[in-house]
Amino acid sequence: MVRASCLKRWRPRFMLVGMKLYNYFRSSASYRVRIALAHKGLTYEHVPVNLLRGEQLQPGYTGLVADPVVPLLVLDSGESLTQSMAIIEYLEEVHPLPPLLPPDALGRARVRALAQSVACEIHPLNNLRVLKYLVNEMGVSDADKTRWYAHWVRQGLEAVERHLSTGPAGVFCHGDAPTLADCLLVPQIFNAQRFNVPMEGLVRVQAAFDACMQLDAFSQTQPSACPDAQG
Ligand SMILES: N[C@@H](CCC(=O)N[C@@H](CS)C(=O)NCC(=O)O)C(=O)O
Repeated sequence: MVRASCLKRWRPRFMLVGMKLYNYFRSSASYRVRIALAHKGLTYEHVPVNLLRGEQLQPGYTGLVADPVVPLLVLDSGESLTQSMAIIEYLEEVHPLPPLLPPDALGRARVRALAQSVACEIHPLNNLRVLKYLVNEMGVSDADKTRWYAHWVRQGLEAVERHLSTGPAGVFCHGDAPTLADCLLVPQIFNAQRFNVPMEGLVRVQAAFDACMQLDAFSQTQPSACPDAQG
């Protein structure tokens, strides 16, 4: 039996409030933010939103966001941040070390361009709600949906490959340290692998992926390592 005096000793004197990340283990946009938080050594509560069960469309979540997608980062202050790139840029401003952007303006422009190639050119075309619309509203077959997915992901990654080959040497997307561009690229590769998108010839892309996966910030936040991971 636990004595009352013990309970008293262990009761917290104040409520600890921390950041909350509403996310889904397989969501690449969520994974981007998990990497950035881990890279900067920031802790948070992992709040799962199961996209396959449609939890992003339930009032419990739609009451928190304008657009029913993950991730959502709720700060200790209660402020809400959405859009993974905006969240990462916020974290970079408030917690600049270790950095995710290079020190020079040209370098930052290149890193942001690479990140946007994934966030703006590839990801929107393979998002769950887009794929569901193709199948459910436009009558596209599952096979054609998969072709659509592979076509746009492969084409987008080829563009990233060309961009990487014109940049500074180094194993990561931009030099010898991971940046915002790697935070975006790695989750997109996980996604591509899951849908068997051919990766042949994407030499720099693959090298950046392999280098990132040597780092805890990337490996310990990968989909299979998440508390809500399912087979
Ligand atoms: N541009 C947004 C994309 C967010 C997004 O589309 N998230 C996906 C998961 S990766 C989602 O929640 N999809 C829900 C749906 O399609 O219904 C960001 O970077 O945060």
